Amino acid sequence: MTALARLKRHLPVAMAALALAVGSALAQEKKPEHPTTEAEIKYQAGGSPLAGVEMYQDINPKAPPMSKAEFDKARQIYFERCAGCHGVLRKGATGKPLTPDITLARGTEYLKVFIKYGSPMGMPNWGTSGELTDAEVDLMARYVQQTPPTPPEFGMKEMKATWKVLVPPDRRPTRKMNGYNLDNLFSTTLRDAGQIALIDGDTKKIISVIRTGYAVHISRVSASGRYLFVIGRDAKINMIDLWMEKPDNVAEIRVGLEARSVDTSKYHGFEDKLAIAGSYWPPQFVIMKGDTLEPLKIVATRGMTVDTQEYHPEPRVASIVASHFKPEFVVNVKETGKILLVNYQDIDNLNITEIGAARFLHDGGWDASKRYFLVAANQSNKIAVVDAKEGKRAALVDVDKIPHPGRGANFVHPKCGPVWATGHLGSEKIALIGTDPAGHKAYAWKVCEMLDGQGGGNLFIKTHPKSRHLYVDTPLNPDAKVSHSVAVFDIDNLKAGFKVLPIFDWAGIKGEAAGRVVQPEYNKAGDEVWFAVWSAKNQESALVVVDDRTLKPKAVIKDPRLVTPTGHFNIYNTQHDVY
Ligand code: DHE
Repeated sequence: MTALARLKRHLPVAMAALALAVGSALAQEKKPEHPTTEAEIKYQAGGSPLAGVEMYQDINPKAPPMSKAEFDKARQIYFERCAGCHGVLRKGATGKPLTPDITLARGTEYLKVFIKYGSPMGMPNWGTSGELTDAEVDLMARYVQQTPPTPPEFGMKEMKATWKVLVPPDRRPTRKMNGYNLDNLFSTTLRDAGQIALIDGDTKKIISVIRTGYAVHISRVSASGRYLFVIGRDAKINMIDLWMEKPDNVAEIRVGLEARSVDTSKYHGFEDKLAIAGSYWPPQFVIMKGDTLEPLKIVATRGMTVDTQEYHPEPRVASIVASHFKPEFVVNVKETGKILLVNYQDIDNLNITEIGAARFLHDGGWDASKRYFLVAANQSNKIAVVDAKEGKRAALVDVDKIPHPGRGANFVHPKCGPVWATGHLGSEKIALIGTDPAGHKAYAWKVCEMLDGQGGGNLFIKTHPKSRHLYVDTPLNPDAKVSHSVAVFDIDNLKAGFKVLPIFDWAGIKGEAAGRVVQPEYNKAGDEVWFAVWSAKNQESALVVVDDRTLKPKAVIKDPRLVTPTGHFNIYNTQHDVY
């Protein structure tokens, strides 16, 4: 073997060893409770719409020089790949902080190794995986030593400039003008098309495809069931009137530069009156008029973290739900780990109760009585429980690695009584938490049973009051057999373990397709369950409908318009928080 060949052969090993050393040096700074899993990176590292936004930048004379073109390219890469984990201002979230006080001390060569080879704590190997070229790795190593650029703020003036009432309330129908069974309509996210498909749950036919925001995220339904609210990652909200002959947009607004959550007031007397949306950037939420989306009140979420009580400049707003017990929105703030009960009765004298929970709050749902809201603090491996009646934290429950409930699943357990279930992104466990302190005190706010599912990479779990099944997806599991199927448990015989439903195979998709099976969602009757088979933009996707009684496929919905379907929301179940 020549010297060059020997060098080529041993170089990767040497560099990997160096990467390990770098990784462990960084790990010593502050060890996270668990290393970031591959599933988590896949999940968090989605592109941010901030990639295309002009930002203020000061020049750091201590950092290695970069031309404007280099800086802009690096900034784009950062917001497409890195911001989801390291934060917009690089203060750290799932990933480590990358502020110049840390990165300048490390230097370019050290950072290059780290970016190229990754670390055992979960940093992806951007270089050796082929995602970034050596030149791009060098660019990113220099970029993270610069002062983080700050995206602009987005206040009332900016919101008003984007706000459009396409059909004013007095020109909208006064009764339902179409023959659709609205209760059994589904709003399906067409993620990469920036659209939703409205699908008739009875006939399984697409009624219409409606343009919405970029990388559209979730749909929510007004208290009356008339209006559908859809939010994109670009913080654009579309309000769709389901009473129109052909349901369509009647109002729209951008509430920030990046967002994920929207909901509407549901308390008695306030039905359809107000809407609320939370944004990732700027870190804030806004209360709007429920029939026009006119922005009324913006509240910033910047502030102190729950544990170390340090200032955090970008606490993103994660899930928001509307209380049924009081005129309140429950707003979950990720980085500070705080739950805000926002009383909307008098928004000029806004009353906010701040409840300390744990970092990083993400997604959650109501228990069956709708008195308690349970939300995942995913980096703390806990579920926080809020008593919406008393306006207090009821508990912090330890669960397994990275709980990810979606909105969770409620059913009655033979021993523990009413329970709420969550799966986990970081493990195969499914935690059943007792939710009935009055009738089953001994099991309340404790994990009453931990089930074993197919594997980690779970995102959503679902059941229905009329069903005896519990469905658990695993779209982020690295094994295609697992990400292509779902596990289903018999609620009356949990000990029997789960059956596997090969949803992807049932879809009969031809050719290459990622085909991750995601988000179980019941129809109104609770006798069928819908799944998205989520492929890439240029591949075939499908929706598969399963008969809940026989656990056999009942329908496969395919259409060239079904581009990257992910979430789907049954109107009645979403309106009434049935899960
Ligand atoms: Fe989601 C809900 C944030 C990636 C599909 N997602 C939520 C909520 C938040 C959130 C805060 C709760 C909203 C609420 O209840 O008010 N999601 C994020 C991210 O920050 C993250 C990790 C990365 C990103 O870049 O956005 C992310 N989410 C995804 C996906 O990759 C998924 C699987 C596919 C997609 O469409 O992008 C996805 N998220 C969903 C769905 C819900 C959701 C289907 C609603 C679940 C429900 O049952 O209500």
